[in-house]
Amino acid sequence: MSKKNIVIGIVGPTNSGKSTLLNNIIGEKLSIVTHKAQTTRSGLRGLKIIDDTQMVFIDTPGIFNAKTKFEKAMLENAFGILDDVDLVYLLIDCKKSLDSLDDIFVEKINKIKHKTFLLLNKIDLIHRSQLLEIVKKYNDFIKFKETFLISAISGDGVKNLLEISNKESSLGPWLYPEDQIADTSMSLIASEITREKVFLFVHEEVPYLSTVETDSWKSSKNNSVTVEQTIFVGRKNHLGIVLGKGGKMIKTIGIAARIDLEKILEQKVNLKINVKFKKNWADKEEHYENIGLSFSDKKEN
Ligand SMILES: Nc1nc2c(ncn2[C@@H]2O[C@H](COP(=O)(O)OP(=O)(O)OP(=O)(O)O)[C@@H](O)[C@H]2O)c(=O)[nH]1
Ligand SMILES: [Mg+2]
Repeated sequence: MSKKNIVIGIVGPTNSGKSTLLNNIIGEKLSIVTHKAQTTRSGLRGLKIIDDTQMVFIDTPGIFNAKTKFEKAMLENAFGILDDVDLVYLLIDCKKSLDSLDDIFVEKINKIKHKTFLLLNKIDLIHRSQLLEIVKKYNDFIKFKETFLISAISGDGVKNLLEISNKESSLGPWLYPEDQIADTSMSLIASEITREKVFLFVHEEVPYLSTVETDSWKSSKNNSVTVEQTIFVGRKNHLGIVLGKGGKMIKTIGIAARIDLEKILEQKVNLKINVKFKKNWADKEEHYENIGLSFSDKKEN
């Protein structure tokens, strides 16, 4: 058997379903998904082997109009991978109009259109008869290598997408061990799961100004694991919101996160979550590194 590999970057506007697609392909919840924009913060890699090819999929933060230093680091992360990958999946919510695409992003995609598949996602939400016109509109705009109609949620069209993508792979060694499904640490996935629950249960700007770190990870003899985490909030008054009345909110977050973690780890999890206020955490280098973003010391205006 001659081994092959391919690295595929999944990019597109925020909320278009990039993380949902990655999870569907890998068959595990690796990347967090919420109905809110700007959920994914750094490029998580999921791995899948089909026949003799190892496919590496990189989930990226959604493209949006970044304002803060932290948001700009997220965008750089998404743009940065485009040059290095073999194939790009540009994922678009098929109900969204072309005008919603960021200009700089379109320029960037235009340069690499020869290796870009356009994926029109969420086709479960639209009548089939409308799809042809949408495909035409996008392809008149940029001449993509191929166009696919998919539903990342139901998996409709995903098998075909993978088959055709596989044809773009090249001869070479596998980039990761055969049994690995992600190239991120379990502790980062655990932090991301808790962050997803903060997004789901806490409203307004609180989740955007929060971050989660996994402080310790201890396995016990009875096949259970104790995980300690801290949710850092960016404003003092967010402490009470994340804790909730009588600790109700943090309990809800903790239970939901534990259930997801136990599913992935297939073992009992004892999850302890602290909540702390850390002023301007988004200005501190260590928080960028912890979640795989690069910190630039440039002053923002
Ligand atoms: N109906 C439908 N909803 C979908 C589909 N794919 C994703 N969604 C929903 O769209 C929302 C956003 O999905 P995500 O996977 O978090 O989107 P994303 O592109 O990773 O978002 P960011 O990380 O914020 O850039 C979630 O509520 C998903 O359940 C789909 O094929 N059909
Ligand atoms: Mg995402």
